[in-house]
Amino acid sequence: MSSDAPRGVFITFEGGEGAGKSTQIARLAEALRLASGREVVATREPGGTKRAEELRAALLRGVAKPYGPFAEALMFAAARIDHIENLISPALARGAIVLCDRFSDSTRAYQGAAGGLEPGLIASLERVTLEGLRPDLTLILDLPPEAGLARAQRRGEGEPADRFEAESMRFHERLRAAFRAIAEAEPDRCRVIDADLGPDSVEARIRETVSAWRPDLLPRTGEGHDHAA
Ligand code: Z5A
Repeated sequence: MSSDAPRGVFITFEGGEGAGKSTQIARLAEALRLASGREVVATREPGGTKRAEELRAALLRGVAKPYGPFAEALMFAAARIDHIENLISPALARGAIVLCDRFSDSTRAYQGAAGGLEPGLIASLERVTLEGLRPDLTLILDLPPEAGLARAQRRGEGEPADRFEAESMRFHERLRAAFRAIAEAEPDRCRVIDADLGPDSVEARIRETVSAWRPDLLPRTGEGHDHAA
């Protein structure tokens, strides 16, 4: 990208299972489109491009699990390289706001802190995969793992748990601690959002956070309220 090219805005959402990322990305995308008039691209990891979605299906079936966390991290990285090259970077170069459901912090938390992969290896992998790309803002949706897993189970009633949903409660607790540690280590980039609330209250907190960070993208509005069930 040349220095006078428009630079978009890169916002990632992170957190454990069933934290509400997809729900909140759809809401924030709509709010940003209305408020800023800019192009907003909502995408996810693993996935976002045809090739990366193919890798996603294999990863969620657990194809890489028997090879261990490093092989799994490599497969997430392969999907991420394609996603960055073919979707994220071109969108940012056009000046779009890109909202991404999970990104490199998920590799740090799932394959690193919870999966046991050495931080040095994760850092090296990040260096070659991201080539300097870094989210401008990361919203970490935080809630107790029992609550998130219960939501994910309610949604997928009758379906078997995927590769990661099937992990132990200890694994999910390590994940939560890992995401909180990332937020603590990088307070300029990360904000922790209490996600153990109704969807409208979580949305209000996210709007408030984004407005405080970049009022030019999203002007402040009044508090949101959850609708009665
Ligand atoms: N992974 C990895 O290991 N390494 C990596 O580098 C990357 C990923 C990038 C992707 O699966 C898996 O890959 C993921 C980590 C791993 N682990 N798993 N599983 P995924 O995309 O299928 O899973 P996910 O990212 O955890 O998404 P999710 O389960 O779909 O959750 P979500 O997007 O955060 O939540 P949601 O779909 O918006 O909501 C879940 C349900 O709860 C749904 O029925 C909603 O209607 C409901 N919901 C949403 N918000 C609320 C609130 N506030 N209250 C009550 N109910 C709610």
